[in-house]
Amino acid sequence: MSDRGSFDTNVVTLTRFVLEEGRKAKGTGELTTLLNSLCTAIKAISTAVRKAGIAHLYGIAGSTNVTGDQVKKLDILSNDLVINMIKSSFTSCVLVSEEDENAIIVEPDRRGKYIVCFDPLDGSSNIDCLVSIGTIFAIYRKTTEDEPCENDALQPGRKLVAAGYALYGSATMMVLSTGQGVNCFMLDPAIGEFILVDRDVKIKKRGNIYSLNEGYAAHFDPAVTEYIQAKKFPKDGSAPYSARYVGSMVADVHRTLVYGGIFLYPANVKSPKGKLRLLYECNPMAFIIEQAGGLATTGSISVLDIQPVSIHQRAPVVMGSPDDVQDYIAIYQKHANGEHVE
Ligand code: AMP
Ligand code: P6P
Repeated sequence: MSDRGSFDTNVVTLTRFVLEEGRKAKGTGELTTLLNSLCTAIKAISTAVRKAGIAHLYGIAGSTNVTGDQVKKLDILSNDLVINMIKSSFTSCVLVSEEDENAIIVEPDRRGKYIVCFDPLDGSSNIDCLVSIGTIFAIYRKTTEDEPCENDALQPGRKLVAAGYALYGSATMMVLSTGQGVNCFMLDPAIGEFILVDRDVKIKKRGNIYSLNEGYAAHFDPAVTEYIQAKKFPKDGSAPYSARYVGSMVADVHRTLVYGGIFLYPANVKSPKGKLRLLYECNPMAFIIEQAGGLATTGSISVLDIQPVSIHQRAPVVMGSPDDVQDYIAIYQKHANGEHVE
């Protein structure tokens, strides 16, 4: 064994990976800086999420921490971390956060050409039961020369420059695409770096897991009901699909990416546009899934082709393995065309 023992002295970190990709792109370096700033915010969020869990468990947190400081709610803390790291990177001019009603316009002396839409802590209602949660981000380029404003963020997902998410699960993983495939990085707490663990990830053509909240079955559109019925009682003699639903989009979509299958948050009579937000949930996750060879649809069009009209608008979304999503689209179109439904 080398005198270095088992230590990998040439490990590919996220920082190194993004720098290498940046050099290939021969750009100004702004996107590289932005991605590395987001990475720092995510590392800090990961630490806070894990500490909050322990604090909650042992009652350390309460309303103040051990030094008497006011303990911020995790999602507020996460939001502040992402905003501050992006602003201090001098790469962006407009920020859209799930936590802020209005778009954040970066002050003139700290602006760059990017627009970042993000959910700083998606699924945060699950933190108290220690279920996985995540951070989701979507990066666009400003397309006009005029004063930055909220409308700069109203771009279809097809225009995404980069998108990704962090999953705070049994480990912390960051999944990133800049349009040349999907790469996965695991946080090594020992060195505080994200390490490349899965390069150019591709989703299975077909899976055997479906994922949606069946508590809304009474409100499902007929197409959703027919599709789920076909998964439970296949008519072709194949085995039924398994049902898995965490209730945290990052966890459910990441499982779909890794194991294959289909994730659905469709519209229903109670939520005619679905629940998930287009700019910072549906689009970035759809971008990742499509970059991995999957599909993401509303049933009638690709999620990435939706032209947003407001920054917090919702969209119905069905995404995952291409064959599974195509099966759903076929049923959806049949109902949409009013064809006979057996
Ligand atoms: P920049 O001027 O450095 O922000 O980069 C201009 C364009 O080059 C970006 O919008 C990307 O399309 C591409 N690019 C720059 N840096 C990277 C990177 N680290 N990884 C992938 N693409 C990049
Ligand atoms: P439901 C979490 O609150 C979230 O925004 C997503 O992460 C998740 O996919 C969805 O809502 C769960 O919603 O209606 O099934 O509880």
